[in-house]
Amino acid sequence: MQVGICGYPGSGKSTVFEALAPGATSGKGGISYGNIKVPDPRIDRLAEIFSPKKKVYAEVTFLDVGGQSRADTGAFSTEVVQHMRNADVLVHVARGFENPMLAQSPNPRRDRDLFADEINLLDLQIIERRGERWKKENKKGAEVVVNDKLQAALEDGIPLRALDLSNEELATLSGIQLLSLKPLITVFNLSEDGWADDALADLRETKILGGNELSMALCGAVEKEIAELDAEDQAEFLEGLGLGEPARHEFVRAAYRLLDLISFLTAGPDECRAWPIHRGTIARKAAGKVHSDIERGFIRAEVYRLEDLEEHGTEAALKSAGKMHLEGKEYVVKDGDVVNYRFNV
Ligand SMILES: Nc1nc2c(ncn2[C@@H]2O[C@H](COP(=O)(O)OP(=O)(O)OP(=O)(O)O)[C@@H](O)[C@H]2O)c(=O)[nH]1
Ligand SMILES: [Mg+2]
Repeated sequence: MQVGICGYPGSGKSTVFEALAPGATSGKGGISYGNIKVPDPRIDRLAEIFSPKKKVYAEVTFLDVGGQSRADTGAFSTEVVQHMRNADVLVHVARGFENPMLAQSPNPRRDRDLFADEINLLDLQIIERRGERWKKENKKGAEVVVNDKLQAALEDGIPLRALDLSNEELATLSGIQLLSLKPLITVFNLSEDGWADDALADLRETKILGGNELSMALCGAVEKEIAELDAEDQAEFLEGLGLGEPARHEFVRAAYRLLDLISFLTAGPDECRAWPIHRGTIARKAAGKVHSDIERGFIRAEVYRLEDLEEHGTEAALKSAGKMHLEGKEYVVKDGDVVNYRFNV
C-alpha cells in the first residue's frame, strides 16, 4: 500500500513524513520514500510464546510528493499531481502553524477546502475530456452514463469518493486515476499552541467522515522529535507530555481502518508475522499472500485465536481443548486469526 503525503508548500509534509517514517531513505528528485511497520502487539505476544528467529510486521510505504506548485496559478505541478495519482491513499497535510517563510497566516480549514476543490477540478478536467471525446465518437453505453454522473457530481463540488460507486461503475474507471476517488486522510498539522487552542478543538479528534475519508491532528514538529529518539527516551518523552503513544501509531491504525485492511497472523519457530488483507478475503485467497503454492494446493486452514493460545499455552494443548478450527477455502478470514495452512504441491 502506498500513501502519498501531499499539501501546499511549507505545510509540513516533509516533517510529517519524517515523523511517520523515521529513518526513511530519500529517493530521486527530492521525493522521499519510506516504509513503516504497522505496530501490532499481537505479533509481540506471539513472539513471546514461539521465540521465533524473526518478527515481521505489516508495512505501509510512504511517499513525500513534494510541494512544487506552478508559478502561474499556484496549483500543484504536473509532477506532484502524477505522484498523487500513483498513490493508493492521499494524506493531505493542512498547515496549522505559523511558518515564517510564508506570508499567509495558518488556516487549516481553508487549506482543507482549497485542496478538496483543487483535486475535484483536476478530476473534472479528465472526466470532461473523456466526455467530449466520446460525444464526438457518438459513443453509448455504461461508461458514458457513469462519466456523465461523475461530471455532474464534480461540477457540484462533490468528491467522487462520496458517491459510493458500485463495482460495475468502478470497473468503467479502470486505467484512469481519479484523485477525489482515493481515500483521503486530512492531517491538521498544528503548532503546540494550536493544540491547546479551543477554537481548533473540533479538528483535534480523529473523525471518520464517510466510508473512505478521515481527519486527525498532530504536532508535526513534536512528532518528528519523538520519532528521532530511541525507544526508551521516546517512552519517557511521551509520558512527560501526557501522551500514551506517538501519533504515528494512531495514524497507521486509522489508515488501516480507512482502507478496510485487516491482518491475519502466522506463527512458528521461524517467524511470527502479520499479513495485511482486505476485509472479506477468503482463506484460499489469503493463503496466496504467504505463497502462491499454498493458494494453489490449498487443503484447509487451521485457525485459532491468540487468546486461546495464551490460555492453553501451546498449539497442541489448544487443539485438545477443541479451540483449533478447521476451515475450508471459502472461510472469511478475520482480523487476528492465527492461521496454519495445510496444502500440497
Ligand atoms: N511550529 C511548527 N513548525 C513546523 C511544524 N511542521 C513543520 N514545521 C516547520 O515548517 C517548515 C516547513 O516544514 P516542511 O516539513 O519542510 O514543509 P513541506 O511541506 O515539506 O515544505 P515543501 O516541501 O517546501 O513544500 C520547517 O521549518 C519546519 O520546521 C509544526 O508542526 N510546528
Ligand atoms: Mg518538503
